[in-house]
Amino acid sequence: MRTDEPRPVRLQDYRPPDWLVDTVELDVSLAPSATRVRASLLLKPNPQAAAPAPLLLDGDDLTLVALSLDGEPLAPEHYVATPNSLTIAQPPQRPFRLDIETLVDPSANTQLSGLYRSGKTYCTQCEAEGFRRITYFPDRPDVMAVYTTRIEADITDAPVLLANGNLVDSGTVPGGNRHFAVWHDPFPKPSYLFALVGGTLAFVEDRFRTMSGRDVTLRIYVEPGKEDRCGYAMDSLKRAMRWDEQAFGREYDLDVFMIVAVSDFNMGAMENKGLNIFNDKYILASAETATDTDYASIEAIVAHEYFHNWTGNRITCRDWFQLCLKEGLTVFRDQEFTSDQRSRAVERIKDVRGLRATQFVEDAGPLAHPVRPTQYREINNFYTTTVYEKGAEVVRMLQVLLGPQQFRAGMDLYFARHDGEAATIEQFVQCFADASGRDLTQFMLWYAQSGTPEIVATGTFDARSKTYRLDMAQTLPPTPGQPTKEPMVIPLAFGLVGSDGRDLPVRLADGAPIERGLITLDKPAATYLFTGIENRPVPSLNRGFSAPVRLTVNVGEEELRFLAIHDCDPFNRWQAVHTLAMRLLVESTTAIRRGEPPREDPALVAALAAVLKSRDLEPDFVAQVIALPSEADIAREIASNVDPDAVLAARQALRRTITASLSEPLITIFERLSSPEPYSPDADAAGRRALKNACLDLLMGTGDSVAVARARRQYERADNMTDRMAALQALALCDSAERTAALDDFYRRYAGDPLIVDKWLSLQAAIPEPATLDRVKALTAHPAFSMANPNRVRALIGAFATSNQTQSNRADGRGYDFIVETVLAIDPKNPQLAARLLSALKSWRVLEPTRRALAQAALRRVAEAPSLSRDVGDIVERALAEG
Ligand code: 0A1
Ligand code: ZN
Repeated sequence: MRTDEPRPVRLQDYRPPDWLVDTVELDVSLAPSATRVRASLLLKPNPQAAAPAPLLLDGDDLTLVALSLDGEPLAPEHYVATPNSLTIAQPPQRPFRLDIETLVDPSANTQLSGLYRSGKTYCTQCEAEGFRRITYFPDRPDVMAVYTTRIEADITDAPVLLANGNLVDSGTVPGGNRHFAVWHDPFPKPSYLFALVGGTLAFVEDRFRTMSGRDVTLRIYVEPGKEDRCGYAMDSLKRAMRWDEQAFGREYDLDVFMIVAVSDFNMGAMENKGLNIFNDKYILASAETATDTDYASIEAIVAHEYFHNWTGNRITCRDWFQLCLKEGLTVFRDQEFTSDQRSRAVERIKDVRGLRATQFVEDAGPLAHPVRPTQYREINNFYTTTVYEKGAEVVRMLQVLLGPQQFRAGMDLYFARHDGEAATIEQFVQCFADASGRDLTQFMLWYAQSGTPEIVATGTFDARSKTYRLDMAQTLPPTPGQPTKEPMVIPLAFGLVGSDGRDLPVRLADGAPIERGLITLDKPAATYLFTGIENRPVPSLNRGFSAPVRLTVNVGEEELRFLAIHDCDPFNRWQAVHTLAMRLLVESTTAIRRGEPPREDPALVAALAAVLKSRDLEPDFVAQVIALPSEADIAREIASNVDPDAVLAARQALRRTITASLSEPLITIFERLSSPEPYSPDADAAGRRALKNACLDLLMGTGDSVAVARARRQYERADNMTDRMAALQALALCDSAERTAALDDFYRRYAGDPLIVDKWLSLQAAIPEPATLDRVKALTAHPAFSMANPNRVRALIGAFATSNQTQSNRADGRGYDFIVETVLAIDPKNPQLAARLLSALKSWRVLEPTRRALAQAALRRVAEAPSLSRDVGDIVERALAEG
């Protein structure tokens, strides 16, 4: 591999910075390819560091124009400037001012890190290490400074000029067509939270009165003409602000909160202080353009970025190893927000489905790493589902273990103790230990040990002694760099369900108390003996998914059917049906590979029928119950020697069985919910649509003409994007003239709207047919597609690589070839995007031998390519590493 291989950064090497920065005054004069940046830094030696220290500032691709110290130009022999660093070997060992002038080229910045252009808009992305692409700086999160930013630009090019904080001055520059704005952010912040924007933007405005009575101006800036698509984002923002006051006592702290939506963005959004920058996909919505899922993502991401104002900005991370300190905690907070705004049960099911689909897969493969990694070569590769979603699960376990009051006390202590600081995971967890009086030493293993714990639980009923014994054992499989593990603390919410469907009172034989329905397994194995049990109960374990583990329990199909109907925990009711379906699908896959017919399971059909019949379940919950495990879910469960074609065949067989045996209730529900009501994105209405469309999908199982006509009708009559897309998706399942006609019609209707064209691209990329690869390749030449725009690339090629199991894993290897060719084409322009795309191949080892060899060969071709970015080099090296 020929990357410019720097040594990995290690947590154990952390040292406090030698120099601190009190204030940063930036003067940025925007111009398309030569933006001049003057930075004036007030530096001082860090009393915590060993003096005397040289001054070493980070840079990335910078051109130095001028440098002076305390107003005097610095002679060339006193410093060394390269594109990637600025070193002053013998700076004065006292506070001084350093003035740095650099030139940057936003138009040539295709990496979308630092200062770049999205269309004609100037914008920045500084997390994790983008600020060093604007000016030389100690670009690390534990250097927190107060920023004042002056931006100057052509009035006609960039009438709107924004930066962090409050606007303190603005005006025109004498003699010409330029103007300026000065922004001051009084809160010390790390450089990764810096942002500026310049361009021709329209905005919508609202106000929010905080809990202490301060008025805050809220603005969302978008491309002119898109103002009417900002309503839901604005509404979500206000609800998030109120919720953070009520749930966590957190109030907003500046006079203005701004969001800017841009079309070119590597991630979802960014929490820059007072000036969030968003991928426009997560702001713009109207009934005609956005699905219910889009609305839900907008609500969650607007809230997530807003919540960072406290968890991330006011208290930031000491170093990038602590990324989960802000991300895991903030995901936990946005999940809680969504649970309070919508249905808690459904939110939990969706979050767990997502966790298993992405994080469990990451944890089981070569890219597995702890929630707090201990080393990295490229930090951008650690914005992972393990850091985010497993990080959130770890915070959730603290809440489960401590209970809601002590958890809140711990959070309050964290805010009080660390406000204004750059903190660590140890400091965070210590707040919960101090607030509760509990020893959380063993709990810290959740941050340190990678891999998903596996628990085997065996229940034994003894009628004579009227006891029920639960034997539990935990193991944690080896993961890269971690061959052996210590036992974890695993909080399992549980119940023993009696034959009347109610939970039995539980009492342990040794008299030990059971707090909040919880058993906590903290040893390799333990036995729990319950007394006073008259009849054989059905165990319901890991209720609410209280711990992110894989669980195997000795319950049979009939017991699962019973839990599906009676468990008082809605998550485990869903889980019971899901387990039934999964067992069947795994066995069917094996049967199909042996040339035998797929299995049938009357218990599953009976459970589904009972759920469909039940009138008191919320529609969105029912939609989740009848949504079958995905092909990727099944592959994950099979875990080795996977044949994606057999998996698809097993799933299609089950769909056919369900269509055949349950068409009556499915049609009844579909028709009941098809009655026209004006579109509203609220959770109840969205839940009804979700159920209706889940029925529509299952009714396509046999692909008969009645089903096709039903989907076609819905496609034509739909007055909202959710129903239109669901119908198109149903039509996409069978190769028919209706499908072609609908796809053509869809493009004609929405050709001018890139975010909708993305849906059209994704849908075609996910069709599980051999013709798809050539269609996807042809679409890369479509005028609506561009390799330079991350949303387009993810919509077409990302969807192909991640949502199309059979075609990305074609037995002839052409799917892998296409993915790696694309990765290599994108890498020189946008390494972050290329690396993410490549990580779709990380599960290659679970495949059957032919595909495994082809995928490995494709990865090797990447590894051998000349001049890989650090991002792609790191992913491919870890993906191929043995053991
Ligand atoms: N902090 C953001 C995510 C983010 C991370 C990196 C980025 O650029 C490389 C952009 C955004 C969040 O959690 O939303
Ligand atoms: Zn975040």
